[in-house]
Amino acid sequence: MTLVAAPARLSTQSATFEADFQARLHWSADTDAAIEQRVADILADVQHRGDAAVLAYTQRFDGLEAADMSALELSQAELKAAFDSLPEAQRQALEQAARRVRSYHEAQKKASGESWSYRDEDGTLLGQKVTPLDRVGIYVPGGKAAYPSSVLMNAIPAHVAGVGEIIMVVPTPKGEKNALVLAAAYVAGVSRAFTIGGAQAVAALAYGTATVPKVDKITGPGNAYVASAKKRVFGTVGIDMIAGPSEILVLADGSTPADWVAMDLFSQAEHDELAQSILLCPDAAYLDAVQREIDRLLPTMPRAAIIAKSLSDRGALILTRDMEEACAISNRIAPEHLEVSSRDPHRWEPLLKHAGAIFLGAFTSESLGDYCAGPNHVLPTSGTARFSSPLGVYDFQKRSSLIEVSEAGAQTLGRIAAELAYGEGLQAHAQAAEMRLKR
Ligand code: HSO
Ligand code: ZN
Repeated sequence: MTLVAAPARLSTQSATFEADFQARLHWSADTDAAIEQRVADILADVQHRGDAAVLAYTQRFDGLEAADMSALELSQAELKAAFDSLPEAQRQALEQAARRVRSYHEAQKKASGESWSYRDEDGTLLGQKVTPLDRVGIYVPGGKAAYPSSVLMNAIPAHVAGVGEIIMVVPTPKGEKNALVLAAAYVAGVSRAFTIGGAQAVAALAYGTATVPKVDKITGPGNAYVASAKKRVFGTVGIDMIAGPSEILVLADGSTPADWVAMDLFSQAEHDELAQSILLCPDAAYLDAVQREIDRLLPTMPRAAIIAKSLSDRGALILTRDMEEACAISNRIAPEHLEVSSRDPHRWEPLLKHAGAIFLGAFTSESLGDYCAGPNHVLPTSGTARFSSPLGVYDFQKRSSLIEVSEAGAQTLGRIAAELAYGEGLQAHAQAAEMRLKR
C-alpha cells in the first residue's frame, strides 16, 4: 500500500476559503461521557481506598503486579543506574539539554519570578512575595508517547523555582521501564518516582495515599483519562493545562529549502494522527515544491502512516496574498509552534501576537526547541495561546501580597476604608479601621 500525505490546498482568494479553513481547524477537546464516568469512579475509589485501589488499577490496566505500593517506587539509585546504563553520547545529550533548559528558566526566574516591594508617601510598605510550591507531581506518559525530553521540561522549571519535592509518576506497562525516562528524571532532579499512571496516578497525587504524598499541583501531558482526571482534581490541586495534539504552523516567504520545511511539518505530524501541520506562503510555486518534498520524503519515514494521516486529515498548505495576510491568519490560529521561515523574520515578528513559541529564521527548526534550545516545550495548543503561556518557572511559584501600614498610612487608609465599609453595611470593618485613627 502506498501512503499519501495530501494536506488540503487552500487559497485565501478562493470564495470557499473561510468554510474550508474553519473545517480544517475544527478540533474539540471534549472527552466522551463513558471516559468521564470511569475516571470519576477511579478517583473516588483511590480517594477512599488509597494504595489498595492504586495497586489494583495498576495490575488491571498496566499488567503490573506488586505486593505493595513501595514496590512501585523507583529508588534514586535506580534512576542513577538508568543514567549510567546509557551510551555516552546519550548521557551527554541529556546533560547538555538539561543545562540549556536550566539556564533559560533561571533567566526567566530573574526576569519575572522575584519578590518586589515599594513604600508609598506615608511610608506604608506594599509588595509581592514570591514563593515556590512545596510539592508538585509530574505526570510522564508511558508507551508510545514516553518522552524523556518532557521530563526535563516539567521537572527543571520546578527545580529552578525552588519546589521542595518533585514527585514523578510514569505508567510502566508490564513493568518495562524506559531507561531514558528514568535517566532524565535523575538529570532533572526528581525527588521520588513511582511506576504508576492513568487516572489512578493523578488521584494518588491529588489526594495522597499512605505511600504517595499529596502534592499541590500536577503538571504534564497524558491521554484522555489523564486529561479528564486532571480537570476533575483541579481545585483540590493546581494543574498546568490540558494539552491537545501537537501543532506547527510555518510562515514561509519561499527562501528556505523546501525539504527543510517539509521535514518540519513532518516533525509535529509524526507525534499523532490528530496533530496539525500548516504552511502559509504567498508563493504558489513554493507550496508545490514543498508538496513534492513531502511526497519524496514520506516513504523514508518510519512513522509514515501517522504522518500521512495527520497531514491528509488536518494539514493544510495555504496560499496567501502576501506575508502580512499570512501573519494575520497565523494570529487567528494561535498555533502551539510558529516558525517564521523567512529571510527577514524580524520584519514579521512584530505582526505576530498569538503563538506558544515563535521560531525565527530558516535555521530555527521547531525540533531544536523540543529538545535543547532552552525554552519550554510544554506549550498552549488548539488556539489557547490566545490566553495562555508556555509552562514556566511561574507555574511552580505563587505570590502573596505584602502590606505593612505605617502609623501615618493608617490615618489616610482608615478614613477611606471606614467610609466604604459603612457603605457596605459592615460595621466591624469600619471600626477596625477607625480604632487606629488618632483622636
Ligand atoms: N513537540 C512536542 C514535544 C516533544 N517533541 C517531545 C518531541 N519530544 C510538544 O508539542
Ligand atoms: Zn515534538
